[in-house]
Amino acid sequence: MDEKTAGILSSFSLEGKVALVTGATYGIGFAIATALAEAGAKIAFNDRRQERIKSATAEYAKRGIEAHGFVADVTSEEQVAGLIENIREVYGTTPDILVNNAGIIKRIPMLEMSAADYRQVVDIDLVGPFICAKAVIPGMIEKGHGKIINICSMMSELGRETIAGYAAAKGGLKMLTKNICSEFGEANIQCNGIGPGYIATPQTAPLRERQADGSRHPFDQFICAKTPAGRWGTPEDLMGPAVFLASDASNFVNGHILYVDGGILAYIGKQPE
Ligand code: NAP
Ligand code: GCO
Repeated sequence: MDEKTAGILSSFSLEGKVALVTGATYGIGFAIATALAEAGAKIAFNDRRQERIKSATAEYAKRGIEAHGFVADVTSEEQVAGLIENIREVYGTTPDILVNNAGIIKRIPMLEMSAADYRQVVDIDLVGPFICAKAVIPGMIEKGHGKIINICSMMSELGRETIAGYAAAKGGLKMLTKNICSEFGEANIQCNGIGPGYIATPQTAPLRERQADGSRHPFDQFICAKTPAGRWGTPEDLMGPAVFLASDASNFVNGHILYVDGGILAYIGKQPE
């Protein structure tokens, strides 16, 4: 590799950085944490269940990644404060990078959705990222740099039946991203979002499962017709964009939602045959 190429690629390096990826025991979070580790970052992650932490730690180790996981619910300010202290104890410093990935979805027709269901989705998907960002920003200000990546969604832009709480939360997360950008840009903290399209993970498994007659799920066919790439995304499709937004290569990108959706937001969809 010649010096010029090595020069620009070095701006994507995360050597010497500590990254916290929330909910990174599987799915998108696991892929993003793996990518950040491969770019040189030290990895911390959390989940609500110790058994998930244990299994994920083993999975990271299989990939040659020393990741430290801790039990913490992102909706608990106390548990998140404890998570940051755990990270400080293990790595001797607080996170340089935060990926707000932890999230849930409930698919319930709005008139059947209880306020409690709605609140739980908003609590985890929108209040959780607020709590985690508040917990890491003071350390980032002290360091003079920081990267916050909020995992938004194409539902930050579009609605669909049965996911009122999720779409409201992800729309709010888009605006929280812009607000953190506005409030902390002068502290050299960049806050951006990644808006995945439809990604094949446990969260979307119900939308892809084979029908009783062995045919593809109608929603599976619908998404592939709506996506120019003609396929579902994979967690691996998000790895490069996450490294870009976590690295010096994006130091003048702030308040931006990077849609990694195969073009679905740009496309009217393929005419049914
Ligand atoms: P997933 O497979 O359901 O994984 C979600 C992760 O978040 C799990 O590890 C889960 O742990 C954790 N989590 C949930 N609630 C938590 C809480 N209160 N505190 C701590 N951890 C918690 O989801 P995914 O598909 O990987 O999605 C990850 C993120 O991407 C989510 O924010 C999702 O909204 C977003 N997204 C997904 C898609 C997609 O198509 N898959 C597209 C756009 C955006 P538990 O095992 O404890 O539940
Ligand atoms: C759904 C899906 C989507 C994806 C994702 C799309 O039920 O519509 O779960 O919401 O999770 O957010 O970007």
